Amino acid sequence: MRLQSLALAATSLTALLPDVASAHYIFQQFSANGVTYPPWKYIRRNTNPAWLQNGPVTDLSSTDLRCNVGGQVSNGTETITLAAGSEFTFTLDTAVYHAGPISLYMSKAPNKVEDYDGSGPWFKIHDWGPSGNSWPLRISYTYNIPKCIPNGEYLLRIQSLGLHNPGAAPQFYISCAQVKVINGGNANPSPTAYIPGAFKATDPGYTVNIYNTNLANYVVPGPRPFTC
Ligand SMILES: [Cu+2]
Repeated sequence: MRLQSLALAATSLTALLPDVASAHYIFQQFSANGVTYPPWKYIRRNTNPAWLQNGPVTDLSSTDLRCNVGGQVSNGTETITLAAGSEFTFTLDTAVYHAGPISLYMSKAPNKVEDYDGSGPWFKIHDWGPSGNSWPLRISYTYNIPKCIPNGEYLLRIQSLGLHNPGAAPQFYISCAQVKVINGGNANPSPTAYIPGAFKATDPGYTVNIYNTNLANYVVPGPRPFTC
């Protein structure tokens, strides 16, 4: 983007904005129960201006790491009911193209998820890490709600960690869906971590230079995934 910005520096601001808007990507569409819903239905929309909607979060100490900028409040987002074990998909506006892992997390709301800010414990349910030297860069990511987690309302969080620019801060691309889980089990998911806090500037999977490292030993940041 740096070169494009330089090239556009002499043009007007309005000409620059659409270019910036297309420079990143965001998880904006949810599918479940065999239905693909319109963008932002069941997903908290960040409060960035339109031209920054698909921008990253980079501050490791920010509460914006939970559900993106402004994502601590529901802001009218609806909650989808899903049976434990059922499949869901997050789809982006543009396929992920910054190299790095993709992860899924959940955090149980004390009551209604629409009133939950994500300040409680989070558990990870899946990592898509590297295979060989390639990263799982896709337009959509599909997984299942763990069968054994308790009934209740949850934030379901997806994260792409952009490690494409060694020397600069890695970039977190985040969205959270609001999910009510039914037909669940009795598990007490662990390990858990708080956000911020789950990702540290010293994590090897965060500091790594992906271009000169054997990725066979790469460890995705955050707690290890919980399995039933
Ligand atoms: Cu980008």
